[in-house]
Amino acid sequence: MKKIYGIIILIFLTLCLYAEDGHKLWLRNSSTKPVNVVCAKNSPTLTIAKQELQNGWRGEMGTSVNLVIKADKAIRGDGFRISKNTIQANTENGILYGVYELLRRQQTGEDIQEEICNPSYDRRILNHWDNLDGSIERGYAGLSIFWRKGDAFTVTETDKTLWLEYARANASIGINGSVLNNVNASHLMLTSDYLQRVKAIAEVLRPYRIKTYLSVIFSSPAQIGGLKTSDPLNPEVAQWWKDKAKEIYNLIPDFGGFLVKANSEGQPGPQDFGRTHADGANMLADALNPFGGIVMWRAFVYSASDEDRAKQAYLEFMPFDGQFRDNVIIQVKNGPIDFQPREPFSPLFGAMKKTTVMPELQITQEYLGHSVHLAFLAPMWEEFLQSDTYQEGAGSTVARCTDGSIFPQSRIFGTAIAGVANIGLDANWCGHHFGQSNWYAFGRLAWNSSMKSEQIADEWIKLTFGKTTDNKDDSAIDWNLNFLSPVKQMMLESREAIVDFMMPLGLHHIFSANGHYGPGPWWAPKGMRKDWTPPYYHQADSLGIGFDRTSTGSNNLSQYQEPLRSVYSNPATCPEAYLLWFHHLPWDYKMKSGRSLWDELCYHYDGGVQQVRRFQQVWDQAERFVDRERFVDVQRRLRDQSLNALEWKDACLLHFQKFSRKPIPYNLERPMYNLDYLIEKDTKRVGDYQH
Ligand code: GCW
Repeated sequence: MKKIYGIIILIFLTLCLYAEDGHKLWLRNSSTKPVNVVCAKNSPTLTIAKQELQNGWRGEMGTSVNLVIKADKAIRGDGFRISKNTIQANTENGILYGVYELLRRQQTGEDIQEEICNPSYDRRILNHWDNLDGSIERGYAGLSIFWRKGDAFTVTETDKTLWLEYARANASIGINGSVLNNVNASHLMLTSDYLQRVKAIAEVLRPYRIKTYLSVIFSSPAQIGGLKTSDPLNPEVAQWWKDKAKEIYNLIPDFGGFLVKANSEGQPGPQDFGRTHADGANMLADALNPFGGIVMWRAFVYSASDEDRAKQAYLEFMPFDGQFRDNVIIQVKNGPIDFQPREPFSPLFGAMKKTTVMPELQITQEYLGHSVHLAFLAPMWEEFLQSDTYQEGAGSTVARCTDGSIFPQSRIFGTAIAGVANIGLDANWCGHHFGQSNWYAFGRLAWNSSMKSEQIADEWIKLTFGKTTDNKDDSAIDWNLNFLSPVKQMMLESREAIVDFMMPLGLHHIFSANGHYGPGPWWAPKGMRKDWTPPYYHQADSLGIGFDRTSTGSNNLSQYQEPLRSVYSNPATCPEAYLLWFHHLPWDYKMKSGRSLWDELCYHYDGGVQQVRRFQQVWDQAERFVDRERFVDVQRRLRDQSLNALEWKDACLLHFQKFSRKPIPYNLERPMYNLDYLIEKDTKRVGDYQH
């Protein structure tokens, strides 16, 4: 009997050992061959680079790889020159990134010719919306990896291991900065116990060349400094920040700087004292400047006024263009409203010509189905980065307006891009296994903003689900054909499917409640700020649907450069993907397909639902290529997504039908839900949307 128990325990332990919980991310590589690494210098970072090569080498057996630090003008910042057996760079950072690039290419079977790889952005930063009690705002993958309730200050070995794994994952995709706490910042962040913990985190991140940054609350001087005010023009306040900066740099010499959400959604800011964004940002910038630190000042501001919310950041910030210090960067969300499944780019990009501007993307899927929906976001970011602002003539893409190519001022303290992280304590870090692909994609695009989504997906699948393409035997061909190819296609279509079943044709922000998860086109509780309710955004009435942002409406379009202004102003030339973003159109408006607007809307909603069902088929057919754990987990989430898609379609179409008074085209699947039922279900679960 004892023997049987022994065997059972052994089997159990073996299973645990090989259980694929996704914790290793895209770093599952292990060496198959010996390698000899030659490097004249030594340092913690170079030791990591050497170890990575030794642990992951898949090139020719016994190769000598040279790691060379040598000044070369063609190599910029963290860049490197790569070849089959040499990585050359100006800095240790470059060596580290070059090593990861070499290993990735070996593993994915990509060609390795001699070439220089320079980063698009100097600062490639994750923003963690992590609260000091361990919860995460808009986090769907468990609690914070940095902060916790209870024994908040002891740094355990488990903490350190996790931070190290986190640092390694980031370094492997070129991410070189982390803002450790929520932009809705606690005043406690800058108190000494918490700063000690920041120091401990920074020490783990440093060898991986990741700088630590903090979000700060503008009222800190009054809240924790014992001052009567936090007025930025008050000399005592300015001195308090100077002293605080000094204290931080004493603990963390390579500290990156502050991220600030001011006068936005109830956060304090300089306007509370009759001062401007420029006054506030510059005062902080002066405190950080002696140490080389920067201020990332967010442009996410909007008040409850009647103005179109899409216009407000531009109206508030444009007057200050040219008035910010060199070490201030204005951090602007990709779209003018708020990380919707699809938005046009924010008109601030390219318009602020004398100020450094950085894009803020959202990796966590606040508005794209949390960790339930499979949404590969690279296509969305590619669409955004390659959008032409026309601000300095054709070709003034958002990428070029922010990476120093067009506006050189941003090169002084470095260009930057940020992504709001989707990382938590879940074993697989991101909740959904495919959520990892967005962390990966953010890093890759921050490094090379002209990368194509397809290549990013290709790399990620190969690294995450195994199988190198270097052998051409039958099983590799089978894997490429029946796993890589359909799964990649599914990823590439996944964001558009979500747009279709949630808010097609330019609709936006029609979520129920503040959970930002389920549909709520009807949702408008009494007394609620109008611009927080869906009817404000979709404007459906008996005549039609959509938000008029042309000159007959809010004239948000005047903030865009020609020819966009004219092209978007005319419904006939406005891309249909943005149609209801910029126009309020009659239900029988004729679309390019020849269908009426109402019918087209129905087709999009239905198309999205059908698409998710096809994803289920793709995934079910992939079963034989995937380990049990990850297969089942993704399968389960796709089922939920399918149900959600149906709910979205029925909720939106049945609600809008009350205004259009037209039938859902008879060849489309009929609604499965009653609207009353969906509204009642929604009322009961308000506030219960966290996943
Ligand atoms: O979209 C909103 C989110 C808030 C977030 C805010 C912001 C951190 O719903 O949760 O707060 O954006 O970006 O500041």
